[in-house]
Amino acid sequence: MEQSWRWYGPKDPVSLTQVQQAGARGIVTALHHIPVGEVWPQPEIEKRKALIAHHAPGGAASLRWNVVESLNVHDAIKLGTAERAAYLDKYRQSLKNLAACGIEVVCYNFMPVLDWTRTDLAWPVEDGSLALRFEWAALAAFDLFMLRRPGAEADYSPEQLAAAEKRFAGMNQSEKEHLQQTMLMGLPGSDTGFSMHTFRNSLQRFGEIGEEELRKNLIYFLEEVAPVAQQLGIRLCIHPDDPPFPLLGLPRIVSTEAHYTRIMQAVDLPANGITFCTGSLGVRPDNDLPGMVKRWGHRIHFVHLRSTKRDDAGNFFEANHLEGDVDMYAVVKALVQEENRRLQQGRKDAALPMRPDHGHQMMDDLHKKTNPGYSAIGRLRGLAELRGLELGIRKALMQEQKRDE
Ligand code: DNO
Repeated sequence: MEQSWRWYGPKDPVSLTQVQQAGARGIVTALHHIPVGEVWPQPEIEKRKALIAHHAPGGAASLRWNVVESLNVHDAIKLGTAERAAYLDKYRQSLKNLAACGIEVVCYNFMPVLDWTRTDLAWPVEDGSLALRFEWAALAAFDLFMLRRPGAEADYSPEQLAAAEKRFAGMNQSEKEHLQQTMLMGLPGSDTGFSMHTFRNSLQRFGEIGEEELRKNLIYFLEEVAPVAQQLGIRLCIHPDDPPFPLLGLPRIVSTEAHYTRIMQAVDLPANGITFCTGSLGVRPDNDLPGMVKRWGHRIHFVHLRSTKRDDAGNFFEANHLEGDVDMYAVVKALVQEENRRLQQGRKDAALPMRPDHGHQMMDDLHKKTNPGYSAIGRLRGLAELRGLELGIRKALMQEQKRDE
């Protein structure tokens, strides 16, 4: 796999030098300063590309912008409003500009309103490091008693309602404010979140369109954009819902293998592909991750490796990369086998870009301001573990093959 690292750009507290030292060579980034939906101008893309490449010109340690994460999709496209056509034009133009700069992999998502959602961004785990966590009682407390979303009660079981009441009653004012801030955080890489007012409005608009309509809008987007991407040599890859279930009355359409099958079949082009995020998909016990790689590996263009640990109530926290509920050995083995198949088929995209997704805030990073989930040392640990796992699997497969010959 092509070991990669998400970098938020010049303002990222983790420097490119540190990324090099972590051993990653692929840089995953976006032009976060350009508002969602607007065209990414070619000179701006060139500038970012040069910044990354010139950081360490030549040599084995040089860095390369290999993946865009994300070229975000404007709400007009997700909602299918009248301005959709104009935003589709802009999206295609950005893809053309990226292709002109030689960037081939473009990740995006179709999550309504919120990108990823957590209720706690600094949850202490046993070893003293801090992890991201999702807790139903906190989410429901926010939904029912702070947001006061109309009809919210119907979305929770009697046990969940009781737990939410108890949770809310136990929170002091600053804990409530903190939860609200966490929930309204907005897009990764942006400095501005939602206000309660704009958040309520967005929830309402998406709540009204429902699952079928949202899926129709996604397929329309792909019909309009994937053929252009295909011609340009760009591989689009949709990120799954995080977490992979309905939330705050919002529809979800990218949470399971069945969802992916529908999306892949609806627009059956290699350019319509998958961001395989084990952290998001792995939250559902009914998602068979290695099986998904076996069945849909040929359409995976980008990989996020991360694990979560569930409890009986459906809460989860982000575990260390080789722990938790994801069978990382089986997943990486399936990915290496997919890469080997691609090599045999002569595919140019045999090396899958992979990044260690998230990591605990630990060691010196505990005293620094870091982007939640994106501190340096936790991801360094994750990448190092994953690199070792991949190497071991690769060598073992080679030996097996030699024995069979
Ligand atoms: C979270 C990330 C997501 C992802 C987008 C892709 O850490 O995995 O924010 O970048 O959903 O569009």
